[in-house]
Amino acid sequence: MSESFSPKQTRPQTSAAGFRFALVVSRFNSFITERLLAGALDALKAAGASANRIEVVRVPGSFEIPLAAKKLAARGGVDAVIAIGCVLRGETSHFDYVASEVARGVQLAQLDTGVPIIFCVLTCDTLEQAIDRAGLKGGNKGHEAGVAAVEMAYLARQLRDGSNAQPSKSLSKSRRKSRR
Ligand code: INI
Repeated sequence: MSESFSPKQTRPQTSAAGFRFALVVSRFNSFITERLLAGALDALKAAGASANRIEVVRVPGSFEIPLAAKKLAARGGVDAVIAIGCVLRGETSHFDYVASEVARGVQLAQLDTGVPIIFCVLTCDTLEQAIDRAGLKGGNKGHEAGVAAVEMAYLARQLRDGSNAQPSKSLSKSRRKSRR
């Protein structure tokens, strides 16, 4: 590329310091989802996030993830949400309904609220495939989701505020400010 041709480019941010995160975790297939949660928290901690700026909310199953994620995102004071679930194919078509609705619901929720919602819902044919993706053998999709959450939290701020991206203020602080 020519040196004179240098369009403005966003650079990914790897520091989570000061950012606030919420994680919505499905209890269904918790053997998998708790490991994904651990991977996501590891990534956030490694990136410098503080425990007191992270909230973990549990829901019964993946089908319930979008509503909880949307409420957390719409409430304000959170820079990114991570949606964690595991849908395993069974003998009926139930899998297809749950898998497609959680994906659709999470996408709608992030587009409606403007808050990044990272999709960490495994959709697997077998438990073994899920185990492979939950850090027991190879990688951990929860860890990847944590890294993506940091990058998207920063990018969302940057695209909103210009280059001076700052972490979200806590809900109570922003409410106090709006009352002044
Ligand atoms: N929920 C999951 O998260 N994973 C699954 O594999 C699953 N299966 O197979 O049924 C599942 N079902 C529950 C569903 O998400 C809702 O909690 C339930 O239908 C109540 O709304």
